[in-house]
Amino acid sequence: MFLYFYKEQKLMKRRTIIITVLFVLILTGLLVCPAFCRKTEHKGLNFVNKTSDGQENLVVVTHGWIEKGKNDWPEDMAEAILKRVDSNDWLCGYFDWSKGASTINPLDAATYARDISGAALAGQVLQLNRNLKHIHLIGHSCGAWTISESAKILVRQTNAHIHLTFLDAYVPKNFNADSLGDINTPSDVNYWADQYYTRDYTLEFTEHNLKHAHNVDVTEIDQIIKDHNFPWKWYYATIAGKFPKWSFLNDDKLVTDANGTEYGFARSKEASKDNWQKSLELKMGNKAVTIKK
Ligand SMILES: [Ca+2]
Repeated sequence: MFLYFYKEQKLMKRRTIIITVLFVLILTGLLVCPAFCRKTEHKGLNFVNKTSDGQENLVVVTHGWIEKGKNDWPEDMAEAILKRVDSNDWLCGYFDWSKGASTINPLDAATYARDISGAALAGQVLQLNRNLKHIHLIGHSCGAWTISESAKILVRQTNAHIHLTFLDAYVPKNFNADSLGDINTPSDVNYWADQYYTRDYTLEFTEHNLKHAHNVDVTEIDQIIKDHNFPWKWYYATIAGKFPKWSFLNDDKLVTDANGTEYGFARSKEASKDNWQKSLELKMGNKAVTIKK
């Protein structure tokens, strides 16, 4: 009898070890493969419409950690915006910095976004060598640092008004959240930013009320499990009128209103000049406005 239990216990231990090893291998594969097996084409700034001389307005969408631009949501969002604007006036694009975003630790991706990809995006915008009147940059998660650092350069090198849209901005522990959107504009240049965030599984790292943005909390209109990706899916829906088809949010009612103000794409110059003027009156550094069902 004793021998039977001894053998049974030994077998259980062996099974536990095998299951643990398999679990670790699967987890490692899930984390490492997206980081190192990603295709490397379509880096940098790409446009979804043809460039022409008359375009004085620019909108660029960028991604966060372990994401890319081409064949991913930033390209889809740029195309959705193109359908809402006059392509003679607007240049619509997405920025791919997946080389720096493909890291095991999200802190490394945020550092790359802040120190390298922001300047890279600004450099490519400046290479367009055109007299831009308005620049709207949209960034999710780590991409918040890309658009913020890019805007700090662009405001010194152009006369364009700057609009930043932060989607669940990721602020690592040793980063200064107040640095996001801390842009010194000349008196004749407008800067305004909006941020949409959820209180989700990424915890306090992605739910800051930013000093240099008008903050909007969209947690309550997400599904039961709150998602770090919901803010970009919702923002996409405010452009296209419906959630992305692969998002499991198809049947959800789109809510954009809080206290009589419509949020999301409606706050951009792309929606209309009047909308943008109204946005400039909305206070930044606020305690988040909550959008409710
Ligand atoms: Ca969040």
